[in-house]
Amino acid sequence: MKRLPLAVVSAFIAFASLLAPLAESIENGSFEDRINGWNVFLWANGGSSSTLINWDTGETDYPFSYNTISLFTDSSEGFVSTPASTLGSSGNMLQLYSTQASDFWIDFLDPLGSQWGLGIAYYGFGLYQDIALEKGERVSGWARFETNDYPPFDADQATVSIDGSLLWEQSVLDVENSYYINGYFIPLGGVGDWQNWSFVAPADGIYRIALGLYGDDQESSTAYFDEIKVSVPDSSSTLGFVSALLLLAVARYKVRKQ
Ligand SMILES: [Ca+2]
Ligand SMILES: [Ca+2]
Repeated sequence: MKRLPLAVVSAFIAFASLLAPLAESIENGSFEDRINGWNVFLWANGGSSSTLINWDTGETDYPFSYNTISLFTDSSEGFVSTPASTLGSSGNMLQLYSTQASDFWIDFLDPLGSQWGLGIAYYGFGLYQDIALEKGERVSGWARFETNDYPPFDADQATVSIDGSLLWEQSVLDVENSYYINGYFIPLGGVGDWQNWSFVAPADGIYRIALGLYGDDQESSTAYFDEIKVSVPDSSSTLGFVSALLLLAVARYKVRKQ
């Protein structure tokens, strides 16, 4: 019986190596808990018009977290919502919606009750989360884009990026179904399929993953995201499991010999 603890330790190692790929370093990556764990970002067009303006003061620098803008956090507004997923049986998904509004400005109230406008000539928004990854860990997910917009392409597109570098992108040009009939251009948007994207961390660190939708004030677009998860490399987890099994076999052999 003296050798039994070794067997127990080996079994624990095998169990732990099985659990390792399930280690969670991303929060609510499948959007079953609305957008908890995620932060709103807003892309401000550097052009002639301000994206945000305070109607009372003329101020254009929004002094609060963008999570306080109800357009992006109140699902009844329609910009960000988490409807039932169309990706297998994965509960809910994230939906980002850029609207073609009748007015160039969409109004909202800040936390102090002051009225602001969001200009939608060219605008972008989305959600980001900072996640800790070890070297070799993989973050992956699914994304889809659909639009009522059509060429010439100007703004409407969906993106997934890590630390500002694009991992995945779909635009009007990727999904539109415009055609010519008798020499006349018939503009028509399109619906993309779910696509898988992934990223392998080149080093230990904190990485910012961002899911975005960019649009303009003409024709609406929608982006969908789901099942974002972190996994450890197959090779190391398999190696860990195999070596743990070997340890277990040796321990059992020694127990039997006594
Ligand atoms: Ca989901
Ligand atoms: Ca558009």
